[in-house]
Amino acid sequence: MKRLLTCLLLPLLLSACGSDSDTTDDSSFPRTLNLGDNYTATLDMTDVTHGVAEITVNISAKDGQSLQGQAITLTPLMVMASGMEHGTPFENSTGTLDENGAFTSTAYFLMPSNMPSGDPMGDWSVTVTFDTQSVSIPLTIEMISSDVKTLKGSDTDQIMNMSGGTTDRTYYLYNRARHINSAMNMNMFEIYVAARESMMNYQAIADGNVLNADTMYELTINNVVVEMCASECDLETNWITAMAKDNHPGIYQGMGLGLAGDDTDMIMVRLTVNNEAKDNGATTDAIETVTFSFSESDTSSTTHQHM
Ligand SMILES: [Cu+2]
Repeated sequence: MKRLLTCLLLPLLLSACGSDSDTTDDSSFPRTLNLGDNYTATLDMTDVTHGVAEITVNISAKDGQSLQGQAITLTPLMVMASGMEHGTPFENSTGTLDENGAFTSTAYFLMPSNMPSGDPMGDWSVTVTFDTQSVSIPLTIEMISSDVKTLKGSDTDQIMNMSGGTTDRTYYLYNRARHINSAMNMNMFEIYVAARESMMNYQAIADGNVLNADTMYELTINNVVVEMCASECDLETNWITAMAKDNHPGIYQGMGLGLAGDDTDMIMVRLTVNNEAKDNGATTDAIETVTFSFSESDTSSTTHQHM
C-alpha cells in the first residue's frame, strides 16, 4: 500500500513505479521485457543450486505469429566490481524456439553476485538476442564461490591470458545432484565439467568437442575420464569411473558410490583429458582431486526424472 501511495503521490518525481516484474527487480521471476518493437522476452530461472540453474526464455511476437524454429542466443555476462568482465558456462547458449516460443538452457555460474559479507562481487546479466534484437536482463546469483571446483591444465594445456601471455586452462566441475533411491537401487552423483576457452567462452568437456578451435591453443578432446570415490580414497580400488550421460555433453554420472544422502557424504573427483590428469594446484599429495561436500540443507533427489 505504501508503494501504491508513493506512486500516486509522486508520479512526476519517480521515473518508474513499474509492476513487480519491471527491469530493476532482478530477484523475482518470470520477468518480461520488450525485445525490440515486435517481440517480448520472458525470462524464468529456477533457484540457483550450487551454481546451477535452469533458465527458460520465451519469445512472443506482438502480432501473435508463431516463432517456432527461429534462432535465439543467450549471452551471460558478469561485470566484476573490479571492472573485469567474463561469461560463464551454459549447456547451450544458442538454439531454436520450440512450439511455445521457449528455449531452455542450464546455466553454470562461476561466482555469486555478492560475497558472503554482502559486499558486491559484480553484476550478472543474460542478454537475449533474437531476430537482430537484444535485451539484457540482470540476474542476482546466490551461491558460494566454493560451489565451483576447479582443476588446471599443465604447461602443455594452456590458453591465452588477458595480457596476451598464456595461463593454465581452467576446468570447472559442478555438483548437479545426488540421486539416491534405494527402492530403485540408485546411488549416483552427477557432475558437469566445462573448461574456459577465453573470459567469454566456455565449453563442455566431452569426447569430440574442440576447445579454442583454429587457435594455437586448440584442444581436440578424444578421451575423457571422470573418476569418483566416496570413501577410503587412498585405495585405488575404491575409485569408480563415471559415465558420460547420453546427449548431454559435459555431464558425468558416478554409480554405486554408497552415498548416505546426508551431510556426511564427501565425494572426491578427478579428471583426465587426453590422458593428462588435471591438477588442483595444491602442493600436497593427491593434487589431482577436488572434493564435493554436502551441507544439511542439501536435499538428495529421490526421483529419476533426470535419468
Ligand atoms: Cu566474476
